[in-house]
Amino acid sequence: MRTSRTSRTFGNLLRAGLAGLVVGVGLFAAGAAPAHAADTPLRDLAAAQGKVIGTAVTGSKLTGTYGDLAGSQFSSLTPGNAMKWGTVEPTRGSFNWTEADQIVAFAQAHGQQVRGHTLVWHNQNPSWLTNGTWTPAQLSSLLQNHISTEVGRYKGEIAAWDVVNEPFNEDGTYRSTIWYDGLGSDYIANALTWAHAADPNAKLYINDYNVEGVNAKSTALYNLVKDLKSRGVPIDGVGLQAHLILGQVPSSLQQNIQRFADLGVDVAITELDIRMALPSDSTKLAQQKADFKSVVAACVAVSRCVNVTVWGFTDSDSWVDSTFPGYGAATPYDANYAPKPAYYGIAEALGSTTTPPPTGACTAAYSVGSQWNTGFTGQVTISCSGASLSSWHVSWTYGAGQQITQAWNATCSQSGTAVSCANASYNGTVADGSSVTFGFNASWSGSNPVPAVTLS
Ligand code: 9MR
Repeated sequence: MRTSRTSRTFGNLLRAGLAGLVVGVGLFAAGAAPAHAADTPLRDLAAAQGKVIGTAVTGSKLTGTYGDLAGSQFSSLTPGNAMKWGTVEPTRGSFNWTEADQIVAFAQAHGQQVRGHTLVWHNQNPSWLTNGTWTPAQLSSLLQNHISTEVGRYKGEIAAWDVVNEPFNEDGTYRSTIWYDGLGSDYIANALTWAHAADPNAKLYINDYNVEGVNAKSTALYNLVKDLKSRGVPIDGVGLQAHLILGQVPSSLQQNIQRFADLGVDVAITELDIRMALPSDSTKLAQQKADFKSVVAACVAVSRCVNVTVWGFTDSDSWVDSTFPGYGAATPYDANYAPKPAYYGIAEALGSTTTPPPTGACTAAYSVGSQWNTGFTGQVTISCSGASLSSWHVSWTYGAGQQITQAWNATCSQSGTAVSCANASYNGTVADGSSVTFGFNASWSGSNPVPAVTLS
């Protein structure tokens, strides 16, 4: 069952709630988000382009807002860890399919594909396997059993398998792993053949990172796929992981996707994230939007590029922060599930024409400091988050006869009940993430209510 209706309603409620908060405390948000049409879910936009849009997920989180978004925005799920050998067979012969089953059931309930990830890798293997001493024949038999068992369990339920993960070094030579060292490069063809035997309808992929542009590593992958195809080995696709750095989308991405497509295989962007040095700011988030948009656009431009999957859709569920200290904010939703500019970059590359809401705002807040029987000291603080100002002007109307007598850190004038304050020569700039305060003395009698202020 699809839950997009629930999710879109939640988004509108959230926006309405925030707008109410700003008005309620007498703040003015410059460029405050207008109510706008409900966004079309990414999966619907992708479907209109003949593409699938996916996300890696953590099974235990598939409830609440995380579950709503995973189920409504994406048409494919990849278990982030749940199908890895170390997860499914931590003790030899003793299997734990709990999280994998849960994700597959969730996907089926939401009309989603599942990308199986991953069967043959050098990481996240069980220690009984990596600590064992095996003859090549034993190793080969262990691998065949693993593939037959796992692919067989989910036969007919997995659209595509990342059969072999990360087989190459950066220079295009084969990575030294338990598999290559024990079995030679034939382990790749054998793994594909065994997977095909266990589920003839699943699309079988080789998946790697730093193979997004044309380079030595992607060329080694290209030559491998070409060789496998010529030998009749069942290879259906290549996965370009795309763990990218802000501003560094390879310029040859589309050309690289196209050359694989021209070999007669599908291409998927399997693990897209784009990390930045923290903290994020509006400039970095705008660059990230452009980067996500260009990656998705490169896939949209090549008909055999079938799927773009993000490696976690929220900054609260990403491998980046713990792996690259000081870096993060790599996904399309922030940690509170608000869509970031990157989300709209994906949507635009998929054909959306919805105007994204403003990404940040500057606000002005008025407060009364000390007050005595005829006068008071007041202050106004202008704060910017996700936006900035190079000059400012704050105005308000006094409704109870208050009269400004003196101001500092601003030039203020009052005409009747209307007060108008502009920045001083030295404090017009309010940077993203910072604030500026000015103060004043004023007279009052009777009552001294807080006025609504306007920032312009
Ligand atoms: O997202 C996964 C993270 O939770 C694990 O700790 C990590 C262990 O290596 O693996 C992450 O996923 C990786 C994926 O399986 C293969 N490509 C690189 C991904 C990021 O490390």
